[in-house]
Formats: sequence, C-alpha cells, structure tokens
Amino acid sequence: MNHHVDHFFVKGDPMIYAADLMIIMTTLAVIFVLTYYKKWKWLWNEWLTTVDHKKIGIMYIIAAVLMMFRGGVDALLMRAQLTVPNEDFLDPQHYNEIFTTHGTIMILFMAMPFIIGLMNVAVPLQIGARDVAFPYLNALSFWSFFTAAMLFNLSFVIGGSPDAGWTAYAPLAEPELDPGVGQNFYLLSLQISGFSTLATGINFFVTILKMRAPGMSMMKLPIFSWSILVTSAIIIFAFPILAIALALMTFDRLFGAHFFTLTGEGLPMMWANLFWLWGHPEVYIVILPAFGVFSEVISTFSKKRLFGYKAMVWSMVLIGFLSLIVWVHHFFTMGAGPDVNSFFSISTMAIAIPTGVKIFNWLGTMFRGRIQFTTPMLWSLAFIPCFTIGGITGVMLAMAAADYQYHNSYFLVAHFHFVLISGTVFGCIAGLLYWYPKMFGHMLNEKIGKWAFWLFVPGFLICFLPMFFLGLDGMTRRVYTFSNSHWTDLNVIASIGAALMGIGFMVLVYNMIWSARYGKRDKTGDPWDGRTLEWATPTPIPHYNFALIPRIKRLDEFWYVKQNNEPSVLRSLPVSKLKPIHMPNSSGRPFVMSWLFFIVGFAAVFYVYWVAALALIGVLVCMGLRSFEIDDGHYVSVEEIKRTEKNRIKEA
Ligand code: HEM
Ligand SMILES: [Cu+2]
Repeated sequence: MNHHVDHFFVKGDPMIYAADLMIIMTTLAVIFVLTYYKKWKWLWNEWLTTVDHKKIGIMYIIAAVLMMFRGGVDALLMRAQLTVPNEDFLDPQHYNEIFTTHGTIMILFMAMPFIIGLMNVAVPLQIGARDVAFPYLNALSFWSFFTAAMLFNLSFVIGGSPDAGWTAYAPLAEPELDPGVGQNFYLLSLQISGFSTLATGINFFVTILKMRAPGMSMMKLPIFSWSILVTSAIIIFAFPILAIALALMTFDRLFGAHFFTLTGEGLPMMWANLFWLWGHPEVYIVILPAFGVFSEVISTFSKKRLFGYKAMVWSMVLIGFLSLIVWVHHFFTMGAGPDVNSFFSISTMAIAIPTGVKIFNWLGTMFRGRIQFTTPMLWSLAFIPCFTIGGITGVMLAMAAADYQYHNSYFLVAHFHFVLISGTVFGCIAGLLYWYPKMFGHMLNEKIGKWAFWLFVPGFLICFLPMFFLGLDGMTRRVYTFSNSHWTDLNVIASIGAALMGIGFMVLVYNMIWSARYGKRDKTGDPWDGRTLEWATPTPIPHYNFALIPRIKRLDEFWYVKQNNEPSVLRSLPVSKLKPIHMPNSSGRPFVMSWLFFIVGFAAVFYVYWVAALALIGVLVCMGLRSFEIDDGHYVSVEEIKRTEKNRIKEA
C-alpha cells in the first residue's frame, strides 16, 4: 500500500461531510424503498439485465438528468464565488476542482448520455427496426458509461477531485505539478466511458446502415437518424484518439513514463494536439444530434415537411468532415506560426457556411407553416437566435489574430456556453419533451413546462450575455476571484441569471414528477400528429416495436399514410401476416462486467495494481463466457403478438 491511502477520505470541508452524509442517506433510502415494496427482482429483471433499446435509452436519460444536477450545482457554486470581488467562499484549490468537474461532467457525463439516450429511444423506431444491431453490446455500453460516471463522481468524497480543467493540459496534469489521485480519476473514468461511447458509435452506425425497413433508402431516412449516423461516424474517428491520449497520460502518471512531461523530454504540445483532435469533433458529436431533434420538432409543429431535406443532410455531412480538421483553433496562441494559424482559421470559419444553410432551412420549414407553440417547439425556436449569437462569436474567435486578444477570457466562456446550452441543452430538452409521451405513455403538463422554459431561457441570456463584455474588458477564464470593482455589476447580473436557470431546471424536473401522477395519459401513440415511424407504434411500445415491419415508399411515410387514409401496416395489422418474432435475451453480464471495470479503475486510481489485475481478469472471464455462450434469443409467439396488439388487428 502507499501514502495515497492515508488521504482516502477527503477531510476538512463541511460541504464534503454533507455530501458524505447525503450519499449514505440516499443509498439507505434506495435500499429501504426497494426492499419495502419488494422491487429487487423487478429491478433486476426489467432494468438491470435488459437489452431493450427503449429501456436503455430511458436509463441513459435519467442518469444524464442526475448529472445535469451535479454539474449545475458546480456551476452555481462557481457563480456564487464570482458574484462580488474578493470573495472567499471557495478557496483557489476548491475552485479549480469545481470548474474541472463541472466541465467534464457537463460534456461527458451529461451531454453525451443525454444524446445517446435520445438516440436509443428514437433511432430504431424511426427506421422501423426491432432493436439496435448489437443489443447486448448496447447494455454493456450503458452500464460501463454508468459505472464510469460513478467512478468520476466518487472522487469528490474519496481521494479528491481532479483540478487541471476538463482539458487536462500537460504538464499541468502530470504528477510533478499535480500530485494526488484526482487526475487518475479523470483519466480512468474517461477511458471507461470513452470505450462505451465508441461501442455506441459502432452500434448505431451499423444499425442505421443495415437495419432500415425495406424501401427506406438513405434519402428517405428521417433527419434525426441521419444526424445520428453522421455523429456515429465522427465518434468512430474521434474516440480512438481520446483512448490513446488518455492511455499515454495514464502511463505517465501511473508508471512514470514521460510522453507529455517536459522534464523527461516528452511533448506537452502532443497532448494539446491529441486532446483537441478528439475534443473539437466532440463538440459536434453533441451538437449534430441536437440539430436532428430541432429538425424533427420544427417540421412536426409547423405541419410541413422539412424544407431542403437534402441540403440539411449534406450540410451535416460537411460539418462532420470539417469538424475533424480544425482542432488547432484551440491553441492559436501556442506558437504554431502564421501559415498553420491561417489554415485553421479559415477551415474553422468555413463551418459557418453549412451551419448557415441549416438555419435558413429551419426558417424555411416554418415559413407559411401552421406553427403550434408546444413546449418542444418553444425550446427549438429559442435555439435559433441564441445559437446564431454563439456561431457569430465563434467566427470572431476563429480569427487567429483577434484570438490573441480574447483567448482564455470570459468572451470564450460566453461563446461556448451559448453554443452548448442553446444547442445541446435546448436540443436535449426539446427531444425529451417531444418523445416523452412515447417513452412514458403520458403527456407532460404544458403549463408547468412553459414556466420552466420562461425561467430557464431568459436566465440563460441574463447569465451569459454579460460575460461577452466581461471578457472583452479583460476578465480571464478559470480565475477563482477578481478584484476589479468595475466588473461587479455584470457579475452580479450573471449570477442572478444562473440562479434563474437553476430554478427553471427544478421546475422542469417537478413537471415530470407532477405529470407521472396527473399528466394526461396517451393511448393513441401519436399525440403530436407526427410524421415519422416512431409515432406509428402503439404506446406503450411492445418490446418488439413493430409486429410487422413496414415498407417505405417516401420520406415521412407515416404522415402521408395518415393524410391520404391509405391502407398500411402502420395503421392496422392484417392478422394473417403475423409471424413469430425473434428477439434477443436479457443478460446480467453487462452489468457485472461494468462493475468489474469500475473496480479496475478504482484500484488503479490508488495504484493498487493487484486488485486492478484481478478485476481485469474478471472482465476477460466475462468476455470468454460470452464467446462460448450459445444464446439464440427467443421467439415471441403469434398469440402474444395478437394479445399485445388487439386494438390494431384487422381480421383478413
Ligand atoms: C447553469 C448553467 C451553467 C452555468 C451557470 C455555467 C457556468 C460556468 C462557469 C462559471 C464556468 C467557469 C469559468 C471559469 O472559471 O473560467 C464554466 C466552465 C465550463 N462550463 Fe459551464 N455553466 C453552465 C452550464 C454548462 C453546460 C450545460 C455545459 C456543457 C454542456 C458547460 C460546459 C462548461 C465547460 C466545458 C467549462 C470549462 C471548464 C474548464 O475551463 O475546464 N457548462 N461554466
Ligand atoms: Cu474547436
């Protein structure tokens, strides 16, 4: 053992004692409730072992909302600290830890799982499939993401949080300048969740290419599924780079290698390159699916087909490609020279062109439409002007020469929150509200939903608009306090905005609790009068999704079938055509394997290699068992299908 074990429990801070207490109380409460209502078996059979993409999607989203809470508390703590000059509510070390966990959690453990949750819920349904290509792998993806998120969060009370920023720049994040185990938590939990994301990318890439309903050619693929196809491709290119970068830095920290340390003749710039080679595409991985959501929502609630569908598809493909070649704009000031900076400056600005195309297409979709101002539509409408501000300030940052002025200032902080919040967060919320009745069988309350919207969106503008001006005036990023009293007013305003966002978030969550009890039940399966195939399934969706796989002739097939009253299996099922359906079996092994990953990570964080090795052997045993397993799945009988679908059956 070693000296790190002496610092096992984080001591001395009242907030952390409160967190310890909360963790213990919550765990006890969960155990009590499950035991009292005799729900253990149900939990295991229905959820922990499921391979059903719809349930996996729901679990992803629940985890993401919890992480949004954690990341949001971090954000409010930072804003509290920065409200007035010379505040000493948080000390510098604690502030460093908080902006690191805030950034990391928001991007990797909130935005990513939220999007992956939405794609799990919607994509197989939209393309008329019965599940994803690799359902077992999908369960493994979820559980390894989940255990990785737990590993990362544990650093708060055990061992200490990482504190080198979500970018973990070398040499700052190397052991010489950053002793302690916080950075190990960062490296190992990102490694596990990155593996999970890569598996998801491969899974959905194959699913969308190979499992579309007959007749659904690529140019008839719903736009959200297109956005996920492009996203999956970016994941497949980008995530292996992250895995390598993290592995190299893990060698530096755990085994004394010197890939990125100056003292050992390593190359710190290599970290910056590898990190942003992944990190820049990553921001498009979280934005393109949101574009997909907005496209679906805007067309559904304008009662029109998407304007310029093909242009939308090609602009996403182009954005996906450009996202991979612009990473150097993250370090214009690190001395690459004018030729290199010019290339990356221009290629970055080029992204504004396909993005502009998309903005005009959304406006074109609404033009002369019959717009319905539902809550998902409100979030989509708010996205357009806010994202435009984020985009324009992005082009400003892309000018290398000007970037020397606002690099690492609050101007940047304002810019990326404009893009990430109005794009990704609004998109996730819009998608959640849109598919909510499909997921849970009841509507959310529109009135409470509008309260949440009108607190959150103005709160967002009040919080982040002032930061552009603070940044131009010289307030720098990642500082724990400021002494310039000219900045007080704008900082006070920003903190008020942040508080409004926090309240808006709570109202959003309250809406889900309220609606679970009182929300209008939806039996139609198509409450929004939708256009794509997911709305053709009954609610609750049978676990096999489609009793008969539909044949597709057009984009928005379901919409035209409804409009023209055409006979179609999307509306009623000819009983003579029903056949037994083949479905995969549940398995507890992805769950077990993921907790073994957790042990590998946790033990390695504390340099206890023999435990890590044992758990790793456990992982390999699980893989071995899977390869020798004979698991052909099972068949759903025609009788059961008839019973499930009795309202839609047409005797022929
Ligand atoms: C209530 C909403 C939010 C507030 C008030 C907020 C506030 C902040 C603040 C004050 C900082 C630190 C700036 C500094 O000290 O330099 C920060 C950093 C950051 N935030 Fe947020 N944030 C919010 C939501 C989000 C969301 C939704 C995301 C991502 C999806 C996000 C991603 C980040 C990232 C990546 C950083 C950089 C961390 C670093 O510098 O290492 N934030 N945020
Ligand atoms: Cu970038």
